[in-house]
This record gives sequence, structure tokens and C-alpha cells, in this order.
Amino acid sequence: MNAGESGPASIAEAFVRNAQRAPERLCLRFEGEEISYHRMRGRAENFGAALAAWGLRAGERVALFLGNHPDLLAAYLGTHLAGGVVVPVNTQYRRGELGHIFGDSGVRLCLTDEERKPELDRAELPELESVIQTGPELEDFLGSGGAVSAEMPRGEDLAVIAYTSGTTGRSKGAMLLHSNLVANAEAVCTAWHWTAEDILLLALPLFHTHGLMVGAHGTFYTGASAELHRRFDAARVYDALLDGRVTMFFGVPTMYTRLLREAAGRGERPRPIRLYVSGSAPLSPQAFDEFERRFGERILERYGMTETIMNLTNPYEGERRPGTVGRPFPGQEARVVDVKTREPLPDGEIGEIEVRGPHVFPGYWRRPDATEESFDEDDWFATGDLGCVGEDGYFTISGRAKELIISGGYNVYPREVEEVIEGCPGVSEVAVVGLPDPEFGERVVAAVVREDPDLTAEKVTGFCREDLAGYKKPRQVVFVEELPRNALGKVLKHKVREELSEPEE
Ligand code: MCA
Ligand code: AMP
Repeated sequence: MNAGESGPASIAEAFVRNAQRAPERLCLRFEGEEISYHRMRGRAENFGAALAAWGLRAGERVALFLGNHPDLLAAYLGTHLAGGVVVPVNTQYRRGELGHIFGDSGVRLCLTDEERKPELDRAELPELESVIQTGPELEDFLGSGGAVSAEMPRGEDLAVIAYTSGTTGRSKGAMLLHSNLVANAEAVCTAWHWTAEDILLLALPLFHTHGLMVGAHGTFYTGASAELHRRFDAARVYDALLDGRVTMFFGVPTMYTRLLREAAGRGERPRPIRLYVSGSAPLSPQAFDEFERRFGERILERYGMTETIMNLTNPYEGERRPGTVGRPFPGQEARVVDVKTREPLPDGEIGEIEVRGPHVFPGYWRRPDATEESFDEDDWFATGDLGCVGEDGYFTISGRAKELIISGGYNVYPREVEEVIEGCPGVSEVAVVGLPDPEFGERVVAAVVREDPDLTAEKVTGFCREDLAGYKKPRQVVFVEELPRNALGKVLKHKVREELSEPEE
């Protein structure tokens, strides 16, 4: 920033400023193509102008339902330049999930691609006015626009509605303001010493916080570059690391496990890069150690959440301690409270982690009840994660107060899967739990009491496929005589987990 210049109020504004300052700098590399900041800005402004010409008004929602591609990011920035709100959509989502998200957020226009379009058609979304598919249809759409408005989004405006699963089964839209996004980017870039010289290897999906709001935002905010991959492929990522061009890699633990497996089959080791970061699920100390042995580097583990983006981080300089998630990012606060009394706990005692700061979202879209439940009167946000803090301020996450399964960095709420399986013909009762899994950290397992003795596990998973993203369907279905319940009739999930821990072959 130059002296006297105030900070950008949005990621889009930071991006435009960087494009003005260094138009020829590399913004994205994608499948061998190099896209400069100048070209990316032109494309983003095209999107902004076309959306405005189409009739998108400030605050209206645009869904992005497409695989990793530079146009996803140009459409993201363009929607913000047009004053719109982005609803990122998981590319694995099926009819049931799409119906809920589009209906709940009131999406007017959706950008999609050839691969995703059939599922969108199958979902029958009455309120959706327009679907634009990448390719000739998109080029026509972009050709229709005039000039983009010179007005930038304000910090207090809504930027993104990010859907995150809820305990009741239906996912809730976390509202993120431009100011939340900027506060996060600033905190992350400062903590990790991210500069315009960095090149991030970005193979995370762009519809989630990790890829979009850490990876892409940090890149645009600092005016750095990213090498974008369509999807994570361990061999391709390994090759890119060998290439020696990138300086940073961000991944979920499953990606690190796969990179370690890839390394075992290769003779050549990548040279050290500036920074490896892991998050979205716990990284095992074994994976941390093995990575250090094989790649010669200590992974920096951090902890985040859709509602807050990034909360806690191991230090860039200083000790990166396996099994911990470090301390709050600059400008943020975190504490551990008693789950019942909500009183702060002394160091070392396990309770619920709460966070506070400019990075925290203001609430859930059209869910004042859920918003009120998550905040106390002093603005502390209850994360639903359990942990403790040591004397040195390092936090350790030890479990979850919320009933959540994290499989390969994707969240699965058991209730959502149970509701679908309950609708499967031949099922009498079901309980869904997470069991430890060497590849995905946890895997989804269903205990089913069947009404129809001929019901098979394949029928149950096949039924789930109709309405649920693939990663949510049980990887294992076990038929049981009855579900363990307490005196009040509530299913005892820990008992189910115990019983299923010794699965039949
Ligand atoms: C794919 N499959 C999975 C998963 N991913 N099953 C269980 N768990 C998963 N995570 C299934 C698919 O449904 C499919 O099965 C089969 O595996 C192959 O699918 P494919 O797409 O080829 O899988 P992949 O490319 O090998 O995917 C593995 C992955 C991916 C690369 C690890 O899961 C991934 O990108 N995870 C990252 C998620 C992420 O970005 N999370 C951040 C959330 P079938 O054909 O039977 O259906 S943000 C967050 O948590 C906070 C803010 C934070 O702190 O970051
Ligand atoms: P999401 O709602 O999809 O953004 O997922 C956020 C959840 O992922 C958090 O509430 C945690 O339960 C989990 N999570 C993220 N990072 C970590 C980490 N480093 N260690 C353990 N759990 C994590």
C-alpha cells in the first residue's frame, strides 16, 4: 500500500489495485496457459458488466457450480464488481442438495459447465432464471455487457453465502461480508509471510473456503500467482513440486497422505519449497513426521471453519508442533470455555473453542435462531470444536461437540445422511457414524435395521447417490438387529461406533 492510501474494502478491490500496479504480472497458470493480472482483470470486468446488463442488482445471488477453472475465479470477482453475492456450490452436489441451496439462497443466475449441467437440469429449480454454461453460451453472455461499474463493494456488504451443513440435516448459509474476507486475507498473508513473489500450487476445490478464501483470496490480495489444477492428482502435484517453480502448497491431510504414497514410488525428491500448509481436518503426527522425513519440511497446520475462515495457526517462524493448531492469527482472539457454563477454562482443560474478531461472519442467512445460538452477548462465536490451550498459547483440537464426520476434508453431517436413508424402501431405522479411516481420516458408516430382509447394502448406497454427493454416501452399510438406545429412546452413537468398530468382513 502507498502512504496515505487506505486499505482495500474487498478482495475484488485488492485484485484490481494489484492489476493496475503490475498488469503484466502472472496471476494464474492453468493447463500450460499463463494469465496475467491484466487479462484476468479484463475477464472479471467482462463478467461484472455482463451480469449488470443482464439485470443483476446489488445483493442478488449468483451461483457458481463448476469445476476449477480460471473462469470460476473471474466470475467470482465479476459478481462482486457487479455488487452481487456469490453462492459457491460443491461440484459433487446432487439434486437434493442443489434444490435446498438454490431455493434457500434465492439464486437468480447460475454459471455451470458441461459436466455439471445435467445434474442442474435434474434438480428442477423453479426460481432460477438463468443458467449459463461455459463455452459458446458463456462467450455470448459476456459479449452482451457494456462497461463495469466503477463502484467497488463496501466492506459491510454481503459477499458470499457459503453453505455449511447443520445438525438438523439441512445446510445453513454462512453470510460472509467483504470485510470478513479482507480481514482474513490480511491475517493469513501476514502470518504466513505471503508476498507477490509467491506461487501457490492450488489443487483444492474452489467451491470451499480452503481453496477459495485461503488460496485464491491470498493470491489476489497480495498480487501473487497461483498454479491452478482442475483437481488434486497426487502424481501431477508431485511433478509440479519437482518442477521447482511453486513456493507454497495448501492441502487437506488426505492430500498429504497421498503425496507420501506417491513419494514412496519415486526416486526423486522435490527441493524444499517455502511453505506447506495443512488444514480442514486433523493432520496426524505420524503424517507430519513422515512428511518431514521424506520431504524435509515441517507442515504448518492451521484450523479454520466456513463461518470464520481462518482461526488458529502454527507459527511461520518458531515451532510448528504436530498435533496442535497453534495460536490465533494476528488481530483475532480464541479461548476455551466450559461446554455447559460457558465460562473460560484454565489452561490444559478441555472445553469448546470460541473465537472472536473481524474475520467472524455476522450470522446465518435467514436463520436468526441458528445465529443467536452460536454467539454470546460479547460476540464470541462457539465453533462446536473441542480442545484445550497450553501455557504457551498453543491450541490442541481434541474432538467435536457437534456431530460431524470429516472425510478427506469434506464435512458430512450424519443427520443429513440418515434422513435420506430413512426414505429408502425396506429401511426401518438407521444411525450414521464416522469411523477411523487410513485414507480419509474418517469414513461414513451406516448401521441399518431393515424391514425388508432382502435389502442389500448396494441398494442403500445406490439410493443415497440419487440425492447426495458421493462422499456423503456410506462407504460401509452394516445391518443390525436393533440400535442401542438410552432410557429416553435416543440412539447412543458412541455405542453404535463401538459395535461397528469390529466390522464383519
Ligand atoms: C472423493 N470421494 C470421497 C472423497 N472425495 N469419498 C470420501 N471422502 C472424500 N473426501 C469419492 C467420490 O465420491 C468418488 O466415489 C471417489 O471418491 C472418486 O472421486 P474423485 O472426485 O476422483 O476423488 P478424489 O479426486 O480422489 O478426491 C479426494 C480429495 C477430495 C482430493 C481428497 O476429497 C478433496 O478435494 N478434498 C478436499 C476438500 C476440501 O477442500 N475441504 C475444505 C473445506 P463414487 O464414485 O463412489 O462417488 S473448508 C474447511 O474445512 C475449513 C474452512 C478449513 O479449515 O479449511
Ligand atoms: P467447514 O464447516 O467445512 O468449514 O469445516 C470446519 C471444521 O473442520 C471445523 O469446525 C473443524 O471441526 C474442522 N477442522 C478444520 N481445520 C482443522 C484442523 N487443523 N484440525 C482439526 N479439525 C479441523
